[in-house]
Amino acid sequence: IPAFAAPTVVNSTIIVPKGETFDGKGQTYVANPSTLGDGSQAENQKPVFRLEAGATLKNVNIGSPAADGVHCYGNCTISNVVWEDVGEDALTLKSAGTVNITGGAAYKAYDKVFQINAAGTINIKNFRADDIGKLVRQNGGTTFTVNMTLDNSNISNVKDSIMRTDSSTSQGKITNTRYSKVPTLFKGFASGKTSQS
Ligand code: DGU
Ligand code: CA
Ligand code: CA
Ligand code: CA
Repeated sequence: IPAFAAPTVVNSTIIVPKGETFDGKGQTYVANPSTLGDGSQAENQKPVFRLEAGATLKNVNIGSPAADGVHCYGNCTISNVVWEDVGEDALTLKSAGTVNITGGAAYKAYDKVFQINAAGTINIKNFRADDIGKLVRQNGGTTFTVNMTLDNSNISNVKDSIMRTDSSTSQGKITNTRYSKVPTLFKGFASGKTSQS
């Protein structure tokens, strides 16, 4: 048994069906740049994983290139997933739901890590992020409500902010988290909609 398995090259998006779990058992997956995307800041790249409502992704390493990462269509659970070098972004909520992210890490995100394009909740716990633009970004100009929480995490070398929205009804809450070189925790929230302890 080899100590390290070669990365699995993903030629077309891996779909995790409704309610099912994909356990990568620590395997590394990379995008085929000519079919999914090169992981640059170009929009409209395809995800490496697409999670249907209620799906779970766990014990997965996403290497480089990561294209458009993971797309969640409704509720999804992300457990111990590491993005070694985030592509255009790491994960997108594409339709309303709750994203629960526990464990894992994201590194080298030129701009956004978690992109929220639909109403819902994102809970991030026991996470590590380093060398990123923003950790959570509600899609620019949208006014739906997103509840964002970050707990017991370690965030460093951030260019912009941890959580950013343009919606006056969205909320951000950060607890028990360590930072290094983070210029701003929250951007764009209405007063009273953020808390940190
Ligand atoms: O407004 O919707 O960056 O999902 C422009 C687009 C843009 C999205 C987003 C994403 O905000 O493409 O990657
Ligand atoms: Ca984008
Ligand atoms: Ca990157
Ligand atoms: Ca994207």
